Amino acid sequence: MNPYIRNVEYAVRGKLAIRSDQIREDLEAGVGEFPFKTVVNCNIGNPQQLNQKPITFFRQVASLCENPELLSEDKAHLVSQLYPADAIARAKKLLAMIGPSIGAYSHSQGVPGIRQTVARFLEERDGHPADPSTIYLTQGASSGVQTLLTLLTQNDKTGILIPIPQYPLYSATLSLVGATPVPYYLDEESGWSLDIDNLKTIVREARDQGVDVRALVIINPGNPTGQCLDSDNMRDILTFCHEQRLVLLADEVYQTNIYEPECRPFISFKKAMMEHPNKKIAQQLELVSFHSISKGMIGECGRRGGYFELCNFDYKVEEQIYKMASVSLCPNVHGQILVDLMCGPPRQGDPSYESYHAEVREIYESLRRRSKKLEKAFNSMEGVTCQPALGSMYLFPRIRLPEKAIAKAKQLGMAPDAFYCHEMLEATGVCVVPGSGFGQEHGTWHFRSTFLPPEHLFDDFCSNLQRFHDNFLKENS
Ligand code: DCS
Repeated sequence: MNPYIRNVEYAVRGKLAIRSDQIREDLEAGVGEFPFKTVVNCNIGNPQQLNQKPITFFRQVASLCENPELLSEDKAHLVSQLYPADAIARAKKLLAMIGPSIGAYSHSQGVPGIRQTVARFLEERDGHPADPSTIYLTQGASSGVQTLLTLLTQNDKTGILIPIPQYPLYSATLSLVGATPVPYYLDEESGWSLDIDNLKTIVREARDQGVDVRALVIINPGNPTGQCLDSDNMRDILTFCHEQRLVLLADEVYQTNIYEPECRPFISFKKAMMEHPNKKIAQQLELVSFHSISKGMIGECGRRGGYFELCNFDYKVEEQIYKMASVSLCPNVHGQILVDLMCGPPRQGDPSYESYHAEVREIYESLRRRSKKLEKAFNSMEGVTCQPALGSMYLFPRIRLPEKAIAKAKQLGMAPDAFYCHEMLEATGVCVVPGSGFGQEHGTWHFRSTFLPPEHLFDDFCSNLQRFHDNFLKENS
């Protein structure tokens, strides 16, 4: 078998997540004794698994597309009582764009009309033109990232700069394609900031060692760190990529999960690039930006929808990317429909406009409150410090573990933070991911938790974790 597959690690659904599934099965079957009644999966940003409601308008349109019989003349009266007029109109429009059926393969790059919706969305978001022919619809952002990393890898000397901590899709895919990850560390003390001088040194050293560094991955807002870059920093990153001839891979899937929008709004790399004082950068820098229906207030991650936009790529390279997309035939059409809705939600004056915004606002406000509450809970724990989440769906607290806990972990052949998370799962039913799954500064320990458990259970969730932490310290000091 392919030895690279053996090297792939993906902690978000790693050993602890597997153990949590087993505990859930045991609880359902009434087997074994646990000091809790339910398992809470905070290991994965999976909002609807933790009961986040889907956006009504999106599901209305999706269901009409799924069952086009409802759009026939003889059902019109009935359906108009159940569905708002804009959902019906939108479903008709989508079906006209998609073709006779959503059960058919679409264009490999994604339905042209949906790519136009994405392009319009990008133009409105950034104030700069976007070309549908450079937009690729994908199965979540994941498959886009995999496509690009595969494209960029020539051999095992190919180096890709990835942040540490990072979302392990990147390290896993680099293992799979046999490229060399070139890690750069985010600085926790300064809110997980990115230091350009440090990047320069890392690239120089890697190149001195014969690594052909080709691209820089930036996750903004950050996963697992929740940082959100400011415009000065972004400008410097763009200058750096241009000087070093690096492709910039901008993972912007959390672009609407922004919790301090006044002081730290989301700025896309496309916008920052187009408005860079050095005009050559807007014309020359190869930028790919990724987005997804999985995150934000949408959370439709099981539908697998997303897109990437290519800027300044040579058309010959684009041809190769198109070829790769066509080998997979097409991204699934259900996901494409949601991409269309994400990028073209109801507009002012549409019947669903108010209710759509009310739903989005409610989810957003609640996420924001939960992020603050969990951050506060972590910071109140002995030996724990936690940077605020300016964006994303996660907190990544640093934990200082007593010697006894570190020794116990060693005996068990576990990393100390994995031991801590294991004990947490067994004591509380809460499943989180050890920092070692994302990478961390040597000698520091962290874990990542989502703040997605439902709000009415959130106080209990926080106090459960606090109680566990106190007990863990007592038992291991
Ligand atoms: N990029 C980042 C930064 C992510 O966090 C994720 C998913 C993806 C890309 C890919 O998502 P989709 O393929 O669904 O678009 N985040 C995972 C995580 O850390 N928890 O849940 C999934």
